[in-house]
Amino acid sequence: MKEDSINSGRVQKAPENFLTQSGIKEVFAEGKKGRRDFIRNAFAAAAAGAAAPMAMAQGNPVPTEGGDPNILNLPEHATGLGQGVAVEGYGKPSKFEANLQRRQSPGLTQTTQASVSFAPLQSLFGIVTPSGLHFERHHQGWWDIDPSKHRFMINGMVKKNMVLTMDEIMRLPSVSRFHFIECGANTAVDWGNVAVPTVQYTHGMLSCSEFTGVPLITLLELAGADLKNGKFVLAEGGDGSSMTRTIPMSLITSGEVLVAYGQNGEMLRPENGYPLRLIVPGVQGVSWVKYLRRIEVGDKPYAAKDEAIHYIDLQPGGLHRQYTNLQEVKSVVTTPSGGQVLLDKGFYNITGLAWSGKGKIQRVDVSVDGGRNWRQARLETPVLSKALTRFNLDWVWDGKPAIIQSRAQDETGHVQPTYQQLRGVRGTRSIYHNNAIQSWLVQENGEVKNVQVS
Ligand SMILES: Nc1nc2c(c(=O)[nH]1)N[C@H]1C(S)=C(S)[C@@H](COP(=O)(O)O)O[C@H]1N2
Ligand SMILES: [Mo]
Repeated sequence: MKEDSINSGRVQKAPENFLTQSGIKEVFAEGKKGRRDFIRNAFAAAAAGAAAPMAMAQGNPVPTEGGDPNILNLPEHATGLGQGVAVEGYGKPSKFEANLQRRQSPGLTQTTQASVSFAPLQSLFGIVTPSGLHFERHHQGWWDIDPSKHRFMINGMVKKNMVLTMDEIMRLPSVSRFHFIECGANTAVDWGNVAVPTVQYTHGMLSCSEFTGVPLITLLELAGADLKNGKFVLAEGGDGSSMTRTIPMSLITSGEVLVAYGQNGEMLRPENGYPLRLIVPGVQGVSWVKYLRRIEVGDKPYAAKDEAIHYIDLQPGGLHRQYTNLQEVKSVVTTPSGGQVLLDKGFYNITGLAWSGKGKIQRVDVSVDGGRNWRQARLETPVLSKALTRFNLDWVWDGKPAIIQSRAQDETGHVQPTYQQLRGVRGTRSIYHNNAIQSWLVQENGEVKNVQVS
C-alpha cells in the first residue's frame, strides 16, 4: 500500500481493501494477480455479447474459458477444524479488510491531534455506516465519558429546571430511526477547486446510522417548557470546545430531534458523543451536539460562536448567510470513483449514495458522458426520509474515456445543481454546503480521477 504517495498528493490512488465489488481493483493491490486475472477474463467475456450484461444482472456470472481449476483445490479450511468462538467477546472485521479505515484527508493539513477523519464511502454497501467507520469531527478532541457521572440539564423558559442522569433518560419511551449526518464542510475543498483524490476525501464527512433515543419534545414537556413563546433551544456539549448551537423549535415539536444514546444497535461510540448526543435530522453535523449536557429554551436565536462567526456562508456580494442549517439534496457515485481502476472494458455496476435534508430521495439520474445524457438509476430499499439512499445502475464500459456523474432529486422537487449553477448563485469563495454534482473521469487506462466539468 502506498500510503505515503497519497499524503504527498502526487499520485491519485486510493488506499483500500484489496478488491471492491464489481471487479474494480484498488491500485495498490499487488500480489493478487490470480484473482485479478479471473475477474478480467470473466468481465471481458461478459462484455463480448450484448445480452451478457443482463445475464450478469440476473446473477449468472460468465465462467473463465475451460473453468478455474482452483475450485478443485481443497484448502485447509475445508478439511481442518476451525476456531472456537471468538475469545474477545466483541467481533472484529476479517484481517483481509485491514485497509478499510477512516482516514485524514491529503487535502487538509496533517496534524498529530487530528480533528477530522473521513469515512471510506468507496467500500461501504447499503446505507448504514459501521460505527467503527463513522466519520469524526472534534473541535477539542474526544472523550470517553463515564455515563454514571454524566448529567443532562434542561433550563430557560421551563416551569422547572431539570437535571437527569443517563438511567433516568434511558427509562423514558424511546424511538429508533435511520438518519444521515453530514458535516456542513463536506466537499468544501472541491468548492475551492482542490481536487482531492478519492470519494473518501470528497464526500467522507458523511455517515448514516440507526439512532436510538428520546424525542427532545418528550423531555421539554416533562420540564414544562413554554412551547408557545419558546421559539428556539440552545444545545450545549460537555467537551472543552463549548459547542453550542441554536435549534428552531419547529424541528423539535415535529418530534424529529432526538436526545440519543444508541447507534446501530449499541451505545454511541465515544468519538460520536457517548453517552448522549443530539440528533437533528437533515441539519448539518455541527448541530448534532455530542456529549450533550444542556438544553436551554429561549425566544430568539442565540448567535453562539459556532453560528455567528463560524459555519456562515460568504456570498458573492460580500455578505454572509447565517443559520443555513439544512443539508440540501446531494448524491455521489462511490464506485467507480477516484483512485479506483477499471480492469477492462465490460460490465460494471455503478453505485452511489443520495440524500436530502428535506426528506426522501425521489430519483437519481446517472450520466456517463459528463452530463449530456442521463439514465434513471434504481433506488434500493429502504428509501427513508433524511437518510442515505443507495442507488445502482448497470453499465457496460466501452474502454473510452467516460465522465460519470449522479444527480439526485428529493421529494420536494429540489434537484442537485451543477458547479456552474451553484457558483452562479453562491459565488466561488464559500466553504459550507457544497451539494454540487460530482464528476469522476474514467481514463482509457481504467484509472478514475476527480475532475470538475463546467
Ligand atoms: N460537543 C461537540 N459536539 C459536536 C462537535 C464537537 O466538536 N463537540 N463537532 C460537531 C461537528 S462540526 C460535526 S460535523 C459532528 C460530527 O459528528 P461525528 O464526530 O460523530 O461524526 O459533531 C458535531 N458535534
Ligand atoms: Mo462539522
